[in-house]
Amino acid sequence: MQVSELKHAKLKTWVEEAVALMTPDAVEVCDGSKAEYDRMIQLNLDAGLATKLNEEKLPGCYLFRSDPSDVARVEARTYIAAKSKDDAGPTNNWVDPAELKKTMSDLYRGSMKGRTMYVIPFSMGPVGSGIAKIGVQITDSPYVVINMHIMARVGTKVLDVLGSDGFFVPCYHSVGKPLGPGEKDNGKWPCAPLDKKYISHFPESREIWSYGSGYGGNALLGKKCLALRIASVLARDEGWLAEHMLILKITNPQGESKFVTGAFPSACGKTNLAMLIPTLPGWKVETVGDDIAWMKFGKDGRLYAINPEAGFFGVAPGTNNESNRNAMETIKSNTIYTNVALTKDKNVWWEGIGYDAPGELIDWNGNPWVQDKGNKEQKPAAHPNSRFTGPAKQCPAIAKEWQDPAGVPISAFLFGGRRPKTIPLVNQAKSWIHGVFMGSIVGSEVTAAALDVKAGTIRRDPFAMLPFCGYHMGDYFKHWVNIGATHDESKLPKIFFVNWFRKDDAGKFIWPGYGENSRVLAWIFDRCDGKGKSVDTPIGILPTPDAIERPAGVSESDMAEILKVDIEGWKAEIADVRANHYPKFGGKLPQELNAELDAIEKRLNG
Ligand code: GTP
Ligand code: SPV
Ligand code: MN
Repeated sequence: MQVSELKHAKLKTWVEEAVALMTPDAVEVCDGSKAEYDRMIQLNLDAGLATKLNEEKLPGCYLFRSDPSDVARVEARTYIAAKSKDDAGPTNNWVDPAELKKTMSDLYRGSMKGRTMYVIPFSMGPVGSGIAKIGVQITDSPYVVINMHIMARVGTKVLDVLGSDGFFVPCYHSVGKPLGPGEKDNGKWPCAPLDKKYISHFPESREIWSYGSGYGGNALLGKKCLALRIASVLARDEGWLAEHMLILKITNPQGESKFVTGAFPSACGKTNLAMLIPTLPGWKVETVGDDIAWMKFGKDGRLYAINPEAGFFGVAPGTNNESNRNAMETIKSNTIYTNVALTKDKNVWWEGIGYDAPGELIDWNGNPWVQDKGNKEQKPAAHPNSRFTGPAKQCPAIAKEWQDPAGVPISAFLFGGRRPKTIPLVNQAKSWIHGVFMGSIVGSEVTAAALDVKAGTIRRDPFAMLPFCGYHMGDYFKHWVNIGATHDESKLPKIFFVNWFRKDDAGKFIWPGYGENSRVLAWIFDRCDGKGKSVDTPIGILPTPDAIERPAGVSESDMAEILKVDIEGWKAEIADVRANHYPKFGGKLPQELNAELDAIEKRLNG
């Protein structure tokens, strides 16, 4: 389709302006067809950017290797450009919107020379659903086009819904590597250097401008940019929730089902929990979404969630047939792998795939790599943030409700993070406001999901939204407080804090995690019905020592350790929140949360 054929006047003008600025050699409006997908794959193969994988073992799968400067989100290069700095808040990078547009326009000028501009109409959420939002992304990256095909609903059907005057979020994207006459990518992943990358959001005008990166959330603009940073602002204004949460369906042996969402920071187990295979006999878990939930109130006063995405952009390392068989099945075909290692027979390999590297590999940098298990210093073959892009519909555990435009009713919210000490396996909030307090103090060991944050250290990541909230985090807390204050609490989801990541003094995980997490989910399920053996403690409602049956390898004392209330540890936790975390939000910290902080401190001292 040609730009001249676009029926939406505003869209047409917007694309024409982008063309004038970025001066691509050609422009194409994406139709979302299989033929288009195949053509984009071929372009990537021709450019030496894609490797076709073993057609017998991995039909329709391709491997990409990115540039070392372009392997993850870049938080220091991510901006919220609201008119007032105070609207971006203390946890976001702020630049004046006019200034940022000027800087970025200079970068965009001529940035698509030698390339084709693709115009991708996309829907986050089922096409035509009342909850869905439409975006249009322009990009000069065929890699982005194929990923968007998997991660969102794209093409002509979206334009049909948009009509001649529908609302869309305009999204600029350029990899920032124009080509000179006759120049080709020749196998070199195109992107701009780190200090020229910009992932920018203009919440007031609902616009996204991304430049210089082709990777993940920096470049697939429907995901973190639209479905979280822009959508969180829409949600605040319209009274709903846009959250960094998985959505799962859980069914007990009696055949009763509930839906649960969970917010854990990046690379802290959402995909794994969403696809969990219970070790508990008779229980079943099915997947609705693995990364983002949009939740609105139904007429019955309950919160209903949809997964705005159509695919999984999941962490490869650690994924194996034991930890996440459903993911392994999902990504056996029609999947894009980025920055994993390649075997001699064109199969993929990564750390934690469940077996040793089969001979010499090509690592994610494109170099020969031979596993040396004696060498603890050996660099990994797959990048720690290497990922797969796989279609959600291929997941064997996908719930039948996953595309229901009305969403699924949510019974429980989980919050969690990687906490080696102090935080128990599971802890139920005593009330909505106590749960909001728990969400506001989420902390986690930092993972490899962001390039520029030091992995391994613990940082606060409230609601797992630190990198994804499009406005002042204090106002975001208030939004959560208000939801409780203006709705019938008995119909709101119950809130739980979970921690699969407790370690012993030798640094070994105490809890086996993965499928064994079903034991915790079962307790949570029962608690939602007012059942499940529990004990009221200063920090919340905990399971009694016998409420959760111990999995193999977890001794009675291990279990006691991960279920105990570590009074001294919690006092230190609370002191840290009081001294270092809450003060960041100044006058915007809701008083209700300060009151919760005082109350828990008093209970700990009591
Ligand atoms: P994003 O896509 O970055 O938002 O991450 P995510 O929250 O979906 O994380 P994911 O499920 O991909 O897990 C990230 C890493 O944590 C993988 O290496 C997993 O193997 C590991 N992991 C997930 N669940 C558990 C668990 O229960 N216990 C332990 N020890 N590790 C886990
Ligand atoms: C995350 O970092 O939370 C992700 C990966 O889900 S990305 O899409 O790159 O944001
Ligand atoms: Mn995520």
